Parts: sequence; C-alpha cells; structure tokens
Amino acid sequence: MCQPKLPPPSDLVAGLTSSPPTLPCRFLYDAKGSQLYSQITDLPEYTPYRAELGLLKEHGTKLATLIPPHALVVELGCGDATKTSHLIHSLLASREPGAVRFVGIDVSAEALRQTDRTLRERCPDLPAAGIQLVEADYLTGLRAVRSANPDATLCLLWLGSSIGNFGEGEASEFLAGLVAAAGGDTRVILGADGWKDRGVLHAAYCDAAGVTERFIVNGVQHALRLLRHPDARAADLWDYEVVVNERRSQVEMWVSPKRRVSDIVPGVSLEAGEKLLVEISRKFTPLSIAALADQAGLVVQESWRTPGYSLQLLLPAV
Ligand code: AVJ
Repeated sequence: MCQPKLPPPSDLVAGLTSSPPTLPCRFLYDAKGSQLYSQITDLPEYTPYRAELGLLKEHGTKLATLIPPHALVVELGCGDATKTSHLIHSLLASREPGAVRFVGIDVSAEALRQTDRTLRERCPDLPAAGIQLVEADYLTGLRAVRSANPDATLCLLWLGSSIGNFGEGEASEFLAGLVAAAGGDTRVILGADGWKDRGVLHAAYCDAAGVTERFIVNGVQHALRLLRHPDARAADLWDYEVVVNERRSQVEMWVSPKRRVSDIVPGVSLEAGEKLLVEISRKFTPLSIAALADQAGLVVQESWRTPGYSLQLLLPAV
C-alpha cells in the first residue's frame, strides 16, 4: 500500500527532542490506548475514576442547577462517557429533553464511537440531535464548536483530572486558552485528583496487572508508528518506571529502552537506559486549585470533594 508521507506532528518532534525527551500526552490515546485507559479505570489501585463517578452521582442534581438552562455542555476528552451519562441524567431530570445539548470532543475516533454508544444506551431520553461528536484536540475542537454555535453559552466538562497532565504554569495557561476559545461567559466543571500517600500514588500508576505499563508503552509505540520508526513494534524494548515527585506534586511515568533506539527522530537517538518522560499526573490541593483558577482568570464557585478527589465549578473572575 502506498501511503502519503505526512510530516511527523511538530509537537511530537518538539517533545522528543527536548531535555529530557517527553511525549505529548495526546499520543497515549490511539484506539488501543483508549481501551487500555478504560481498563485502568477499573483497576483496584486506580481511584480517581471511581471517586469522580461517585461525586457526579451524588451531586449531579446540584450540578445540573448550576449549568445554565440552554448551555451547550462540551466535554473535553469524553472517552467512554460513562461518567458523563450520569450528569446528562441529572440534566434530563431538570429540563426539557430538547434543551439538553451535549458535544463530545476527543482525539480518538474509537472513543467517540464509544461515547455515542454509551449515551444512546444510558440516556435514551436524550434526542439524537442533542449529541454532537468532534474528533479533534481540545482547542481545535472547541474553536469549531464555538464558531458553529456563535450565540450559545458553553459549559466545559473537563473530567478525570486530565488537567494533571499539564506541568505547573502550563495548566493555567491552557485552561485560560480553553476559556478564551469558548467565549466570555463560559463555565468549567473541573475534576482534580488530590495528593495522597506516596505508596498509594505509586501503586495507582504501577498496578499489579501491568495495565498502566502497557498503556504507557503503547503510547510510545503509537508515536514511533507515526514517525515510521522501525522499532515501533519491537516487543519487550521498554523498561517502565514510576516516580512519585513530591516536590512537584506529580507522579511521573518514564520509559527507557533496553538497547539503543537510533534516530527516534532524524538525528536524535535514545541510548540504552536513557529516560523518556511519557506522562506526568499532577496532584492538587484546594489551595493549588484556587491558585490555578486564579492564574487562568477564573474563580472556584463551588467544590465537591472526597478525601482524595475534587470536582469544582469554575467561573470567569469579574
Ligand atoms: C486521564 C490523565 C487523568 O493521569 O491519572 C492513568 C491518565 N495515566 N494511568 C491520570 C493515566 C496512567 C490519567 N488521566
């Protein structure tokens, strides 16, 4: 088969050539990566997913009252949408079915198909016209949603503590960029995982069944495939290591090759044992979330928490 040779994504090349080499997190979510992430959410060691689901179930009715009546609910990285379906239920219970409009944005077409299946199965009262799916990265997708709905008020759903994938500083900038793209009176429902005991954090990303390791290695292989690298499918090439970095309030997921990987991008090689930072997962406190919101020009209007997890409604600061 003859495939056109597209240039490699520039953010991927920039990440792999930085020091230490890093992988932009969107490359974790190809079809297999999205499936592995779904498996992670079922792991006994991985608590954020269940904690957030519990909060959405418990406080859904309240949350629904805080979402403006005709708002377009836009989820960033909707994944399999099981959690979302609980919020949609609460919305359907509090307004006319025709007034509930949901847009899911995800980089994975497979994830979007799953979103669609889940919402049809679990929210049969949601009219088909009330579901829109956009295959794009967050910012691109959001800009498209904004221009297709110039007058709508948007309510962004950014769940799963995905904001934790952004470094300190980066996160508030990115959040501000999202709100700028979404328009003036946008509100954000944000999920954030909390800092916990080191052993608990380590186990959450180094599970006994090895699912997280497969997820992380798959992301690297996906990137190498896009780069048409000969080692893209090499079995047993990568060692996996989880570091709990207390100073930076983050868990770090690293891989290193067992032998040299030449020209990971042209001119840049990884030596045996040289580390590649595949993902960071930052952990938050009420104080660090308030600071993050402030830096993004937002305020925490309300928050709902368990000991290890929080959901908050953020509004533009006036
Ligand atoms: C979806 C980005 C929040 O950081 O906990 C889970 C992804 N990576 N296990 C997280 C993830 C490894 C997850 N986020």
